Amino acid sequence: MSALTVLNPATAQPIATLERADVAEVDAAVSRAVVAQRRWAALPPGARADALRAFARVVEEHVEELARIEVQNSGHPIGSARWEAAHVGQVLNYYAGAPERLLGAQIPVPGGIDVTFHEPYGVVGIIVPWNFPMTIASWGFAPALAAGNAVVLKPAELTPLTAIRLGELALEAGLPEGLFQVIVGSGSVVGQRFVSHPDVRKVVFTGSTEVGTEVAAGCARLLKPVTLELGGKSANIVFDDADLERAAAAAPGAVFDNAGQDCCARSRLLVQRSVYDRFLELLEPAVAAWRVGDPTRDDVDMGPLISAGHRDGVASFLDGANVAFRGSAPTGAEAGDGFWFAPAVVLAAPGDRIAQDEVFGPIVAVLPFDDEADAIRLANDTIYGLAGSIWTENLGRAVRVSRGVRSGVLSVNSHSSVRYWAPFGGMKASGLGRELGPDAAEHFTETKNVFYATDAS
Ligand code: TXE
Repeated sequence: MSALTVLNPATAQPIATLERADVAEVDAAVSRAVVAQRRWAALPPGARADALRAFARVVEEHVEELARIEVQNSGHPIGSARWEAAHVGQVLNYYAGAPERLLGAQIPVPGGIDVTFHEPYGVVGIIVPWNFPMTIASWGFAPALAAGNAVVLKPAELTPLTAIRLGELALEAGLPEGLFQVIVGSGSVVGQRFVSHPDVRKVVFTGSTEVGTEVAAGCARLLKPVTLELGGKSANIVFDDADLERAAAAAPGAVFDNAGQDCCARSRLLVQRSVYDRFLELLEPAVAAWRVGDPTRDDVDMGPLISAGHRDGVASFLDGANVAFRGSAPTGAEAGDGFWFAPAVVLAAPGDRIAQDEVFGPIVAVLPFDDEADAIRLANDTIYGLAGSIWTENLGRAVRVSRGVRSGVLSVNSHSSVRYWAPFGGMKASGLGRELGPDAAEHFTETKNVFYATDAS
């Protein structure tokens, strides 16, 4: 198998060389996971809860180290990377409460007692993309482990380093060998083997809609359940009754955070025509104030894109586009060979490529709308349905529009998408199933129904 060279996207310099696992190695890991899972599921619920709390504590003790690895490997600003590492600890703590709360039902039936049990699937395969390597991994492994499963996790080839460290920290925290294994390799080998291996009983995939569709098709052949978190083209809808200053100040963060490499990026900015010019006037200084630069610095909002190839793909969206204004990015010696890209604001029409396709970079398409019905129609005018924001001071309008937009995660007068207490996931081509929230551990179980006859005869 060929070696994998991991680069720092802010410098284009190599930071690690790793071997890609082959199918035999995946199979060996799954065999170990099968054994570990049986023992894990047989533990008292409180023991599993304690083990996950211990894992959370060890992650908390390593927040700074994990954050620094992520800055190097993914180019996330250090402030964001610290948040992400702390979030992994929080997600583990939250689902550490689940083993002792996986309640079944006792159903009234004649002639006996009917009880349901939430049985773990066994081994769960988790396939992670490069945009949020730690957090997305934790949304899968924390509830999956809590529900009594073992986990095999494949990070993206571009960003494997924090996942590898989390695998080591799990062992340091005392999680049994084989229960949580991180396997580095390519999607077509390791990821596909998760799909085709008969002992991997559920797959969680986050990535492109194209690959996710193939993963789902492969899982269907083995009747294997799958959770999909896929692309997005989310709308940020600004009504004329909104607090325009606040909405404009928040708009850059809603789409340029993580350099736009965010499935929830509000990459379409829909502005009511009556305030369109005023809003753009307010947006321009907000974009100019968005600080792009060395991600090791505390005062930076955005780092580089993940790779040279990805930057070429993002840049192609500006070919022939009507660019209203751009932010800045490092140049010259400061830029080095890093994969920088200055944020861009593009004036667009609904059918334009920039208004339909996921860019996954710091480009926002601005489109005017006339009234509430028009806003909802435009917001729904893509194949995706992941996130979105609605800016209005009118409560009735906030309720009507949030019910009308076909997206899984919406926020009103805010751009919040991920709060681990609440379910997260997309409609339409943005995905299948939900992660996070109070029910996530249950999603890693199958319901077993048992009838106990009590009649003597
Ligand atoms: O995703 P892929 P990529 C979108 C975004 C981005 C584009 C491509 O638009 O520009 O997808 O990104 C593994 N069987 N999103 O190429 O290929 C792969 O190794 C099983 C949006 O990184 O979908 C990686 O671990 N697994 C998205 C993961 O799947 C396979 C986040 C994702 O890779 C596989 C990421 C296969 N045949 C990208 N092929 C979001 N919206 O959050 C690849 N993989």
